[in-house]
Amino acid sequence: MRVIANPKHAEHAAPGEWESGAVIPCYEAQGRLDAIRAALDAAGGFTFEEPPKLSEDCLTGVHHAAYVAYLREASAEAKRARDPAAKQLWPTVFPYGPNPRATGTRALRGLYCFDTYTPILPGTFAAALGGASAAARAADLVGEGAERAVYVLTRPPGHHAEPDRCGGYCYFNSAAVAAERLSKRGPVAVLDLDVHHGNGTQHIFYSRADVLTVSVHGDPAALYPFFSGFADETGTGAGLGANLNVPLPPGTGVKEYRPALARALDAVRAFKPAFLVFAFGADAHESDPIGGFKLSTKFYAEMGATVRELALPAVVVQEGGYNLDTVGACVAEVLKELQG
Ligand code: OKP
Ligand code: ZN
Repeated sequence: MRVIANPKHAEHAAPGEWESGAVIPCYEAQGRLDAIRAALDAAGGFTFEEPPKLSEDCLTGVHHAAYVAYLREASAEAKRARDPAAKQLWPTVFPYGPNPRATGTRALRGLYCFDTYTPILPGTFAAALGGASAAARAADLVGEGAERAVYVLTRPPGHHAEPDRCGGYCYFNSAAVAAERLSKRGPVAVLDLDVHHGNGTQHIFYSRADVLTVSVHGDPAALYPFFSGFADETGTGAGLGANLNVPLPPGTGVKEYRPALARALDAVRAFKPAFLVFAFGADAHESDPIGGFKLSTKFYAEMGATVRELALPAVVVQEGGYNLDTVGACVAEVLKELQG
């Protein structure tokens, strides 16, 4: 399988994350990508390449131009700064009241971000654009029919990124970039099996009838991103009926996940898409430090085989998965089976 790797991922590495008043090591670490790559190398049958060019053009239709410009400029500002504190831009205050006015830099940090997990660092823009560009390249290869399945090896992840906000370690929504690209050639289904709800992807396509978004994830009453991912979110306007959320309780294991996955895949089949975008996270694995689900490594092979039964040309985009000792095996199992 061809793997399009984000050449710039290592330029983004958060020094820590803020949790209940304390700074802890960031789960979304550079080593995640190295661990996945090592596992695919060991498995064999994967070839690695970079996207031919990094271009902001692929963000059109996915992210607002003002947000893209903000992220570009804020990253550049962090790069120029000499003071170590000014090399990390963290939001502290978020919009409030009936008429929020964001003019100064501190307001903009909160305007373009929705949580405290997602700082802007000197290399953030480059790393995020690298992932989006890799996704666009993969979509072109699959869309042209040159490949049946292509894997996008990237971090930071993307599925929480909203049209005009970063959040949840995500800056540009790579899976949405792939889906938007493919949607020019036919209807697209996005299947998100990261343990967290893909709020950004849902939002980006919420009113569109030509892109189905389906997500199986931890119940947002108990798990990040908390504000969306509920079962009654089904789309709006022309997109009504083109969004499916399957929330599952904390502690979900294979027995409960299997029928939820079957339901998600039935919805994909019923939509009759021409292409699949598979937003894949390994963070529903039993060893994941933040997911709270109990899927086994063996089940990841079953997941890949089940998705393969859809028989759709597919772009697989890496989202979460935070146990460095197991994330690689989960990815390798899924991709080996998906490939057949
Ligand atoms: C990104 B993706 C850990 C809290 C982590 C942010 C989760 C972002 C997940 N104490 N909160 O969906 O894997
Ligand atoms: Zn996740």
